[in-house]
Amino acid sequence: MKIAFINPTPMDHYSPAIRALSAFVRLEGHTTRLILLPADTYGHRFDRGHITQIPQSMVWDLLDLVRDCDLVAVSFLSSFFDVAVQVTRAIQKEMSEKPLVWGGFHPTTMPHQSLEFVDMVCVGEGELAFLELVQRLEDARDFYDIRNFWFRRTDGKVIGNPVRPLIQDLDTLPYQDFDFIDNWTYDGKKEHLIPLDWKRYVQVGPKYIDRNRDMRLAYKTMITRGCPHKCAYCGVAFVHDLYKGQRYLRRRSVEHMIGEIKSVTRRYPEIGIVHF
Ligand code: B12
Ligand code: SF4
Repeated sequence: MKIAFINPTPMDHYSPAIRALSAFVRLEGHTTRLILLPADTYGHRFDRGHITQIPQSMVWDLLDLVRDCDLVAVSFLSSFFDVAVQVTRAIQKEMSEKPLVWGGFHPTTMPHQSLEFVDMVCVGEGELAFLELVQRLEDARDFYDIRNFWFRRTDGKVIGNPVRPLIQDLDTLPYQDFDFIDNWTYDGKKEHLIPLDWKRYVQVGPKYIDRNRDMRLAYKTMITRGCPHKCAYCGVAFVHDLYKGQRYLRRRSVEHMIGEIKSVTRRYPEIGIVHF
C-alpha cells in the first residue's frame, strides 16, 4: 500500500512521529511519501491572527501528491490543528473516497472532536495499530475492532476501542526513516511543494552551535518515550492516565542508540551535532 504521511511542523523538519511510523510500515513492504508542511507556532500570531492560512498553490500541490496514494495519514500536535483541518478538508472535497486517518498528540487527547473531521483516529502509540489498519485496508477486511482506533462508522455510530499495551522494548523498533526517498517540503520563494532530498535538507535542516561556536547541521532523534513526570500544564498527564498501570517512560538501549548515530553519521557526513 502507498501511504502519504502529512505533518504540519515548524521549518526544522523534525517530524519524529511520521518518521517512526514510516520506518515501521516500510519494514512490511509498504511505500511511503512524507509531506512536511510549514506550520509556524509563533509568527502567525502577530501578522495573520491565530489561524495559519495555507496558500492555494500548496493545496494544489498537496492534492497532486496524495492522488496516487491509497491512504492519507495526518499527524499533528494541537498547535497545528488549523493546518490539519485545512489539509483534510481540501482532500475530502477533491477526493471524497480517499481513506484519511488522524493521529498524534491532538487526536489522542481529542478523539471525539477529531471524528467530526475524519472517520478514523488513532489514540496513543501508533506503530502496531497503524500497521494493522494498513493491512486490513489492503486486504479489504473489517477494521472497526482495531485497538487504539476510534472510528465513525458509515451509519454515524462512534466506536472507541481500548488501547493496546505500550511497546516496552523500544529496541524492537526500527531507526526513524531518514532516507529522504520521497519527502516533500514547502519552498516559500517558489510557493510550491518541492522534493526534500538530502541536498535540500542540508540547507534547511536544524542548525545548532557547537563548542567552537560554529553552526552545525543537527540530527534530531529520541532516546526515550513517555515521561516520568506529570506536570499540571502538560498533555502528558492525560497519556499517563490512558496507560495507567503500565511503564510509561521507556528507554532505548545505549547500543541501539549508538547504532543509529553511527549509521546516520556514516551515511551523512554533513551532520555535526546529534540532538536528543
Ligand atoms: C519530544 C517533544 C518535542 C520535540 C519533538 C516534537 C514532536 N513532534 O514529537 C520538540 C522539542 C521539537 C517539541 C516541540 C514542540 N512541542 Co513537544 N513534546 C515532546 C514530548 C516531550 C515527546 C513527544 C514524542 O514522544 N514524540 C515522538 C513521537 C514518536 O511520538 P508521538 O508524536 O506521540 O507519535 C506517536 C503517536 O502519537 C502516534 N501517532 C502520531 N502521529 C500519528 C499519525 C497517525 C496517522 C497515526 C495512526 C498515529 C500517529 O504514533 C506515534 C508513534 O508511536 C511531548 C511530551 C511527552 N512526554 O510525550 C511534548 C509535546 C508533544 N509537545 C507539545 C508542544 C505543544 C510542542 C510545540 C508545539 C511547542 C511550541 N509551541 O513550539 C513544539 C512543536 C514542534 C514540532 N516540530 O512538532 C505538547 C503537545 C500538546 C498537544 N495538545 O498537542 C506536548 C504533549 C507537551 C505538552 N506541553 O503538553 N516537542
Ligand atoms: S512538561 Fe513535565 S510532564 Fe510534560 S514532558 Fe515535560 S517533564 Fe514531562
